[in-house]
Amino acid sequence: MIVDLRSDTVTLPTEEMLEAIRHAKLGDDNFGEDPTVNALEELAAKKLGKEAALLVTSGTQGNLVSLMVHSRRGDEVILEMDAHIYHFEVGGLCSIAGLVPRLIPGRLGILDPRDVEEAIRPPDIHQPRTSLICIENTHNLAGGICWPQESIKAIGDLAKDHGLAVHMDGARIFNASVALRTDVRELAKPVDSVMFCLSKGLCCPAGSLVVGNEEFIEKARRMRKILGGGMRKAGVLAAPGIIALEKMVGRLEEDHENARRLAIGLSKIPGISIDLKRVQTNIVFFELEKVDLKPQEFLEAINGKGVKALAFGRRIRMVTHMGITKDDIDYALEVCEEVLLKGPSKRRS
Ligand code: TLP
Repeated sequence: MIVDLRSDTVTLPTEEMLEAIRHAKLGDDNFGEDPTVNALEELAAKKLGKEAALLVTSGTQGNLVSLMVHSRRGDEVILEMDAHIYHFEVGGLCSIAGLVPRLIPGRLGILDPRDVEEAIRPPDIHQPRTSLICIENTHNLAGGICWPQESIKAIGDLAKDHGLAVHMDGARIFNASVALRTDVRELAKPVDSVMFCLSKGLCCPAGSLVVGNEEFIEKARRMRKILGGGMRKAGVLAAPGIIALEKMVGRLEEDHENARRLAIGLSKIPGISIDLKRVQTNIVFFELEKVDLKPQEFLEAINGKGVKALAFGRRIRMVTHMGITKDDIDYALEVCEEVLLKGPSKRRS
């Protein structure tokens, strides 16, 4: 039995998606002639309440394209200090986009507009120009925390006052929408662009979308091309994307319930420290209280019994998704408890 809780990126496409790929109408998307890509982009724009959308290869590419359209080389970008764009996108914002990151600590990943305002540079010949504020919804490293609409609006209003753009890394924006019971359009309204992923909880084989106004998407299309993301017959990726947006969003609730079940179960295991109020969507972080048990040793031990997770420093992350059932959660809990009861030394004998 394998219970893979490393990420929702391990999800596999549904039978219906594979069928849709088989029958997708295709064309060269660099000529704008792939009808399936066009249909997905139209649907994504409509769902997010923006003028236009662009299919990109990955979340990383979507974020980079967006940063590069909103900013010029040498500009400064405001990010929460645990932002995925800063930590896990290979430093592309510096090495490719030529941007200066300005990191601000948030509260559970959520930025306080007063801190952001303080960080906005005045026009001064010595300083980089602040061009953009990035927010992450749900916030991955904070534990799948949702940015509520009011907080997004506060950042949007502030940005407007200062003539800045706001980009949302909404890799899991539909998880936020389901958890907050707020239409994704409302969450997207205060920001200029949103990137969201098809390949995570929505189970597509690959692909993300960037949405924004017509002018932004036209520029993003050129930027995607520079970055090698012009994909020709990309309808094979767009076809499951359409199914994802039409049919897979509602079921995310189930992933959230499983995450809750997992978190509550973990909280009852001696030796595990977990903050239950941080478990709002499908991501669960916890720590081991025993200092002599290293996260890597714990991961190896549970992996030996078929349960996979990831460590981020001292914290262990488990993510629920369509491939995980209630029974899988119960099994993972049993394995964690067993490993913690035995301890690292006994395990070795
Ligand atoms: N996150 C992955 C890993 O990179 C850590 C994961 O397993 O959670 N924004 C956010 C908030 C993300 O969590 C991710 C992927 C991305 C962007 C990048 O998406 P991809 O992997 O499609 O480039």
